[in-house]
Amino acid sequence: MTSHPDLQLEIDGDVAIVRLNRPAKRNALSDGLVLAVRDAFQSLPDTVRAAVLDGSGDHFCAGLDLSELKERDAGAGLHHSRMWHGALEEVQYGPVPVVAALHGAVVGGGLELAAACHIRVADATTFYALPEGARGIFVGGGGAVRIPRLIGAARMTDMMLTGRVYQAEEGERAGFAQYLVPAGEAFSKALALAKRVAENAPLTNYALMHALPRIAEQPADQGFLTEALMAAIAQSAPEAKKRVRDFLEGRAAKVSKG
Ligand code: 1HE
Repeated sequence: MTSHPDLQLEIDGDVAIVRLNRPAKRNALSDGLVLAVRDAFQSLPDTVRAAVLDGSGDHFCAGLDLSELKERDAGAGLHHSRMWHGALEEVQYGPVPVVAALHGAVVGGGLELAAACHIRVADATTFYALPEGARGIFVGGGGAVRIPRLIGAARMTDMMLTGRVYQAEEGERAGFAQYLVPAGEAFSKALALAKRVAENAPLTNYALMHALPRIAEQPADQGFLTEALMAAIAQSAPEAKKRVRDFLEGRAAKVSKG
């Protein structure tokens, strides 16, 4: 449990399951719920090595709670958006990799939240939209930064200008999700992936969460140096040495064609 009635936290071994639990409102993100997501990722127990982010009911998340959208002056709007940024940063740059289990509506701020996760699994009922354009507003939860990195600025521009909705299959092709599964199977696939992620050396997961996205944004000459520094740190960990030894001495699994 968390301290917010609309957010559930379960611990399953070394995986945390964080679930938006406001199905009657399609998991719309009130300010309180956004802050509860932040708090949940900020205070995961030390034993947790990966997380799943899920939504109760037929929809992952309907985005910003529009009933709270009131007249704000520019300063208040700025702070509101920055509050979302702070919360979603805790998801992206929190303690552990997060696998999103997508189904039904993944729209507006719900898509921004999904984009802050590290892996997205979508089931066949998933659809993606950015209705901000139709509501006369703009993204404010980091979507302008994260969504173009998934699908490109041209697709995002089209979605916001025309209200285009991507269905699950074309959404996977466009880059919203890395996995597409049958209806009702997003959570179980996400949990299986999170358990696999939890087995990695912690420093490898750290490098993938914290170094890779920054290296990808650096000019190549700086990126190569950052990569070399991260590689040197990761390979020096006792856990890395043990894993390499295990492979060389025939105790670790080979890469298999699947
Ligand atoms: C909501 C919200 C919401 C549903 N805020 N209450 N997001 C949107 O513009 C998407 C708005 N929602 C929808 O288009 C649809 O609700 C869904 C496609 C997600 C789901 O449709 P459906 O038919 O299953 O549900 P529904 O009947 O539309 O909604 C059920 C209830 O949830 C209903 O309340 P009720 O009291 O009449 O039962 C809806 O009002 C309520 N509900 N979505 C508040 N979003 C950081 S900036 C981010 C900016 C944005 O995210 S803008 C995009 C907002």
